[in-house]
Amino acid sequence: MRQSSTDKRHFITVSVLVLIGTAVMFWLLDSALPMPIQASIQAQTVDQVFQWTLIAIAFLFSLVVVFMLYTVIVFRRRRGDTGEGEHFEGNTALEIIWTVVPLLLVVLFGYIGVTTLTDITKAQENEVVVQVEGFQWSWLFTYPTDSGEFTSTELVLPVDQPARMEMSSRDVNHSFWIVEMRVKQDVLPGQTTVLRFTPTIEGDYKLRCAELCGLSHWNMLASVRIVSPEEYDAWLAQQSSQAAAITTASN
Ligand SMILES: [Cu+2]
Repeated sequence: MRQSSTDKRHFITVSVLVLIGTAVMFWLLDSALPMPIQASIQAQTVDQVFQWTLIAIAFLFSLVVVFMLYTVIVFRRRRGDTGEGEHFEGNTALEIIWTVVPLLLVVLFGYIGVTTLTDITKAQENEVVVQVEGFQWSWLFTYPTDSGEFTSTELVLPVDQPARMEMSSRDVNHSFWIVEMRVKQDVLPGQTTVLRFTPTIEGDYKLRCAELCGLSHWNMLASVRIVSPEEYDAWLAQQSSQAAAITTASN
């Protein structure tokens, strides 16, 4: 009776310490990894999954480290203690628990990952479609319009309207990444990959290449402007009339 009540006390103490450790670890991870603003609908979903992952990491870290430190400190050999430690024969219930719980966690996170990815990549109505070409070491955007198409070296998109990037590469593997949108997708030679996001905040952003692609990979940037629908229409009209003028002049 006496022994089991001591065990219970150890268990409660460790549980409380694990919870405190989880909170501290989560706070540390969260403040050590400050995220840029969430500038797309997808960003909110991605960050939510990220938060759940951080909580799981903080808990598992705390579980292992707190148990270990508690055991090392509380059950250490005291001065003058020369006896052998108690002999243990394993614990089947404990082994089943620590096999099944991580398995369920992996399945749960797999499920969250698959459903989230399906959700943020699904086709939307009224998408702005832009052809994206990546090459060493820059980006080119082609906009289809009623009067043909034009190219641009900056990516301009209207706010609050779903955008679909249809991407390919002229040479090696690249990757399309706008951190504020929390989306990233490989851009490959010989095939078209698709990326979707819906910008929610007007402003200037940077598109970066996220796949090491050669000497100037670090400088493979393009400016991204998210503007109001009126501004976007004006920009489209201006760009396509400019393109038309160039075509006429060269004929
Ligand atoms: Cu690159």
